[in-house]
Amino acid sequence: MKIDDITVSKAIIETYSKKLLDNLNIDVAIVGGGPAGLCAGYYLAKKKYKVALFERKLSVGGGMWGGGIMFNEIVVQRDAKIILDEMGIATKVYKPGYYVAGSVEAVSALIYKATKAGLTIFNLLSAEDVMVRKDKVCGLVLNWSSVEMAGLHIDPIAMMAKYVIDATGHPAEIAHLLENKQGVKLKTKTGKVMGEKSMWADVGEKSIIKNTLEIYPGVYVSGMAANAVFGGQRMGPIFGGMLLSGKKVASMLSAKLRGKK
Ligand code: 48F
Repeated sequence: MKIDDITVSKAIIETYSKKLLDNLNIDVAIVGGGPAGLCAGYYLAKKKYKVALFERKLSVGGGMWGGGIMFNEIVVQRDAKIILDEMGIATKVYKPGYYVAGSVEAVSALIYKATKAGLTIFNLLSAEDVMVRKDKVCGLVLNWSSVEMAGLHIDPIAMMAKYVIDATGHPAEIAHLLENKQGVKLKTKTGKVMGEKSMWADVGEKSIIKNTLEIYPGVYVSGMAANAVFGGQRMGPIFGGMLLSGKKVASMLSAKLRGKK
């Protein structure tokens, strides 16, 4: 077969454009492709909801690739090992209750399982704003990360979603946008982003599940963003809480979306 370069270009342009058009009005938009966002996407897609994930960087996986201090191993506790088992990720018992897994295998399996379940991933796209109508977030404002990085004066595009998940990790970017740009009160004790506390894995891993909540109509926080918004502890390279938080937000939104069908 003779390969036509223009056909290769057209295949990419037409297929991507169709994918983007197809995701302009969906059930759930996830901002951030770390372990929490990927896990949320997996469980929502598995339930057949229309869900897309927008990730600023070239690769999804967030902070999980590097394990702890670039030693590419992660630790999870017993509750979260069930999720790794479901993804087919190999684990070893280090000590009772502490399981280790290769971070590269863990991230790649999460991405594979989530996309196979039906999650659509858009990398290199940043959520730079939210869409708000009648005091409810109803979508995102997106731009190419390269535009953001180059500081180019180029306008973004909009997409609609019934719910948005802030899975942006430590910076909790969507929560900050709501607070700083919309000037709204978040559902925290102070009405604002409370900021994460110093490292204490035992406390942080418990509070992250509790803090996986709706913070403003239409917006839920998951993963490290949940502790950053509600003033929880950070926890370092134990990743069980991130996965469990992703699973919890998926289950909360499934219940909400079921009510809307
Ligand atoms: O940071 P990240 O991995 O968040 P997570 O899923 O997991 C946290 C752990 O990695 C680790 C930890 C373990 O104890 O604390 O830090 O909560 O992934 C967040 C992703 O969101 C992307 C960012 O590039 C990263 O890959 N992101 C952040 N802001 C935006 C964004 C944005 N505005 N638009 C698109 N992507």
